[in-house]
Amino acid sequence: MSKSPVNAKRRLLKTVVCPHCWTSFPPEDVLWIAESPGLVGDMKLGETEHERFLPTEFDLRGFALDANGYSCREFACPHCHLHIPAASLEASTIFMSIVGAPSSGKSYYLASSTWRLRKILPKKFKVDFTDAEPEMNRRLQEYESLQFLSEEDRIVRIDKTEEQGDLYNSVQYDDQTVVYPQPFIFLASPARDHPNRSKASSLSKTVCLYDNAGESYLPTRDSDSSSSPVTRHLGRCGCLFFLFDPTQDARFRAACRVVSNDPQLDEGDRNDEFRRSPIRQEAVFSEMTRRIRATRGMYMNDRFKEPLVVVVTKLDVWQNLLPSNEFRKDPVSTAYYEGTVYSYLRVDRVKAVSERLRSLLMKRTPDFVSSAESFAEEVIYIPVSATGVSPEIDPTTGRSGFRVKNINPIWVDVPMLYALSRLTNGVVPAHSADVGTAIDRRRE
Ligand SMILES: Nc1nc2c(ncn2[C@@H]2O[C@H](COP(=O)(O)OP(=O)(O)O)[C@@H](O)[C@H]2O)c(=O)[nH]1
Ligand SMILES: [Mg+2]
Repeated sequence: MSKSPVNAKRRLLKTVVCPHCWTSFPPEDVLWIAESPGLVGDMKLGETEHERFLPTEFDLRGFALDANGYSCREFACPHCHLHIPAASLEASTIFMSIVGAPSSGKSYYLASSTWRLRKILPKKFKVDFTDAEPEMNRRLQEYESLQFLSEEDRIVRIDKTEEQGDLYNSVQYDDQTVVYPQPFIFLASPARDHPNRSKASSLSKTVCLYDNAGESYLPTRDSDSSSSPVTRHLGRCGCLFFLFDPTQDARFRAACRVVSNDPQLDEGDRNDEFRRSPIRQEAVFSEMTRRIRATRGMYMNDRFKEPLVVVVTKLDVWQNLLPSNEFRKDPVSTAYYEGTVYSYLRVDRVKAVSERLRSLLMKRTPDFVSSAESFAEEVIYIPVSATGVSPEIDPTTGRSGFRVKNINPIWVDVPMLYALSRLTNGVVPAHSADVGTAIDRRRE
């Protein structure tokens, strides 16, 4: 048996983490997916899936040959057999968990931020940010197109994320069926004109995100279990985004009503268009910390070492409660490096806004701030609006949504830029001062 040329041709990681079941395995254990139309049926995934196999023969370019002699291109996890992108074998994965109560704005936030990152990372940061496997990101692409590529006058909505359906994959282990959430995977790598292009192969990362239903984070017995481990990415995440929605907090709502007419603030929502979770967001936060402590084997006084980004959503509603307009300033600046212009995140600006927001939260929800800060070593508070406007009712359907031409997100890319700047060793640079001007001055 020849040694898998997967090793010879690619610069492989020492250990791969499956984005579906989070099992770690050495890359030589990866399964290939048969290409031949005749080779269907997999014991874990069912009769319609193509066979998974450990190859013994390869073509001249190093691709495995299936039992019918077809060259194969796709890989699968040796544990769950689900398809994993080739990039996951080469670039280490940053798992990012997005946690929040039902209706806190997770799906809108996810779609707006990835849409924006697809633009700003290549254009300003000279970082390619692409779907590692377009088919896997299909649902997210649909959300993005709905919000940003639909006809201007249309009223669009992202439907509530369900606890089952096509955002989940089922795997049969003997007599147990296990349901995993669909990962969305991006490849972030320095582009041709990035200052660190020469180190691209070691600096590239895959970024893996999930759109969980808020119900999966509730402290109930069935929301996450061994047969439905839908939030176990919490055990792996390199950055935690907790979405806090002031419009769902009783103490904020009264203050919000003074500054906004957003229909989510109405007390009597007769047609139930603007769902509000009966569960307090603090309870979702403590359930999350309980799960993280359990999966990571943390002791009571251990603190979470990765960044905790408290993303305070629906900023369009409560922006007038913030005492300054600093969030209107672009937190991205540019500088010159060896003749090329590159962008970097102004962490000083982000931290200044975080301080103001922390004071606001401290005034109204001090218990939440103290839970966050006693759980994690590093907490930053970032305000965002995924839509920039309030929802309205579509007169033809009676359902709520956003008019496409009015959608204008605020700071929606900042939490992910911050996380990437902390986790990518300079692929997305950050500075605490205006280094662009400093360099310009030196040149004068
Ligand atoms: N005003 C305002 N409303 C938002 C924003 N993002 C989401 N919403 C509203 O919040 C509701 C819940 O958002 P969604 O992303 O589905 O929440 P999820 O359950 O956490 O995924 C949506 O139906 C929108 O009406 C925002 O940025 N501003
Ligand atoms: Mg959702």
